[in-house]
Amino acid sequence: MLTRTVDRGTKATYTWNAETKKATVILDLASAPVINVTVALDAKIVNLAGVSVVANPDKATTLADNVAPSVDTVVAKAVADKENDVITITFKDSDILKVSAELASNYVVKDAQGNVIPSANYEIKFTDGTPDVVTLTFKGTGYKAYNLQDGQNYSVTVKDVVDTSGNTIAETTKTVTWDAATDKTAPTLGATITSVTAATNTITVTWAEDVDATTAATAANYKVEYSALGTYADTVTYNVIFASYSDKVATLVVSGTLVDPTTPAKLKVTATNVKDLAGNTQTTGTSSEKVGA
Ligand SMILES: [Ca+2]
Ligand SMILES: [Ca+2]
Ligand SMILES: [Ca+2]
Repeated sequence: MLTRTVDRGTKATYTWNAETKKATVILDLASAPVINVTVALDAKIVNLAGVSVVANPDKATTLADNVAPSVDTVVAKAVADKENDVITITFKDSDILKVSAELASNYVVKDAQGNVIPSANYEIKFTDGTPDVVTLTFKGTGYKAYNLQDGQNYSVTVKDVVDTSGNTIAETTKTVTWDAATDKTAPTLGATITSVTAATNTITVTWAEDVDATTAATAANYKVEYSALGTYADTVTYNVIFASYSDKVATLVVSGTLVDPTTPAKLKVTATNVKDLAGNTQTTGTSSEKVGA
């Protein structure tokens, strides 16, 4: 028996059977092939008479890929504003079949409570690479809108994904890890009050990012203060009796007589307990102001 390394980490073992008069070469690879590999004989392989055997072997022509796909990492990222949160599934493989990787029925995403998030909430996109990657982007609108909540234990099950050789993944469920760049910052108001309409006792303020409509449309989460001196030593607080929210803008209605400030007076709106779409809550208070002109 003769053993020789023919490629990095590949061993070739040669045996001669005197009865059958056949030589066998077994190639022992350092790692299993992940795609089909063609085996070719080099003309330098000669018989004892020095004649090349290339034309005369009983040879295996391919080594089959029998490595099924597997999932490496599942990473979630909540991004400020809407229709943009993403879960990235990275495979260990580079030979995933795109059509199987983009099939919605091959994924099940559950929230921390174990509720399935319907696939209509996200778009599935395959990126061919080394390795292959699938992204689930939460782009749904209206009732299909879903925003990933920072830090929650979402899980993703991957099944029936195949590689280009037809090997099927063993069903895998992983709990997400969180991208370091996920939105962890509580929402803030723009520095300046957007509008003051004394005639209707209405003030609008604009959030710097999209926020949760329920908390943003809660009147009790806003405080409106007026200072005739502009120092807030003489603050008058208005009662906010109504709040609504749409597309970053909160509309507040106060009771009493709202005064649009003129110099040196100032009007200030402070918001607390409003959440952004990733679930970060403004706990310390954020303010917009109008300085009288
Ligand atoms: Ca494979
Ligand atoms: Ca978002
Ligand atoms: Ca935020």
